[in-house]
Amino acid sequence: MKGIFESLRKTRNAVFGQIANLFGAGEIDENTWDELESLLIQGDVGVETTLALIGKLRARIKEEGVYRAADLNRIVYEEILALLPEAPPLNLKWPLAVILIVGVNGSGKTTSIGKLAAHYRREGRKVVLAAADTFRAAAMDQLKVWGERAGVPVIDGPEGGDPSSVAYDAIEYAQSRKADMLIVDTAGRLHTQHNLMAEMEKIQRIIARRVAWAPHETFLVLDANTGQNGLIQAQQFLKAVKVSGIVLAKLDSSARGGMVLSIGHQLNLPVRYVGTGEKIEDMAPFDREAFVKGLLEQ
Ligand SMILES: Nc1nc2c(ncn2[C@@H]2O[C@H](COP(=O)(O)OP(=O)(O)OP(=O)(O)O)[C@@H](O)[C@H]2O)c(=O)[nH]1
Ligand SMILES: [Mg+2]
Repeated sequence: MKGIFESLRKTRNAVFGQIANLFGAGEIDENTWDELESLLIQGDVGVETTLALIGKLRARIKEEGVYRAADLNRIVYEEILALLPEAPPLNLKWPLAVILIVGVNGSGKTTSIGKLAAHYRREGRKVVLAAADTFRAAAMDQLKVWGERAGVPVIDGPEGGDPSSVAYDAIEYAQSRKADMLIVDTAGRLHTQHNLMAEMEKIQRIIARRVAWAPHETFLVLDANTGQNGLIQAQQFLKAVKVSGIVLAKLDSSARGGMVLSIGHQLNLPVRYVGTGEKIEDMAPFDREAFVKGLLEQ
């Protein structure tokens, strides 16, 4: 199983690893800031977050009287860390904790659900999966394969059927078997974006009607390769569902992990897990400090 540090290799090699080289000998000047700005933008941090970060750094070195570029390393580490919100404990201590998984097609939802099922099962929870992506029969079959790998039951419905009724059936099943966790897979693609968002709202409503305070967590799965587009996707989903955290899939195959900084800074959403490969054990809980070290260390 790869950890966060190893999964950040491409992101680090592409851009972030060069930041430390910027701060070699010499004093901080306008050139330092220009180069840092261009590295951050190349690194998928996004213009808004990059400018905010540089503003913070400039203010701090003034305040602290720092003038040697070498001293910037520590300050950059601290200010990047501060862009990432500290996550509250997961809200999963319920008789039946319900996790809703949303995200565009191909982002890594089904794979991440398989990994999450195995992860929570290892923690001793009794997990059920709902295949509420009824848009394609193959999607339900794929979740069943992951259910078998993780050793947990999967409830599905007819192709083209109502996803909310699959969620409903899965809740009944989970309650009758005294399961304590239900993870709901959803479609990432419908005929229109409007339909997709309407369906996400409906499924959220049906779940809330059957289980108090549910869904207790709603994870938006983002593909780390999408970079700044991931931020736009997140903004779309936030209009329809109460996203409580991010699962960042495919960090291992991406050079664009810097997107996490703008998600933290601009959306104030915590990343909960990162995908570190295609196998069931290839997922790591997100750790802010490990992430920022993994970005910057060489
Ligand atoms: N390297 C790597 N590949 C991943 C990871 N997570 C998912 N994938 C791959 O990404 C592809 C899409 O994953 P899915 O889980 O099918 O994505 P999805 O969001 O369920 O897709 P739809 O059901 O079509 O909406 C698959 O080929 C996965 O093997 C990861 O963490 N690392
Ligand atoms: Mg899927």
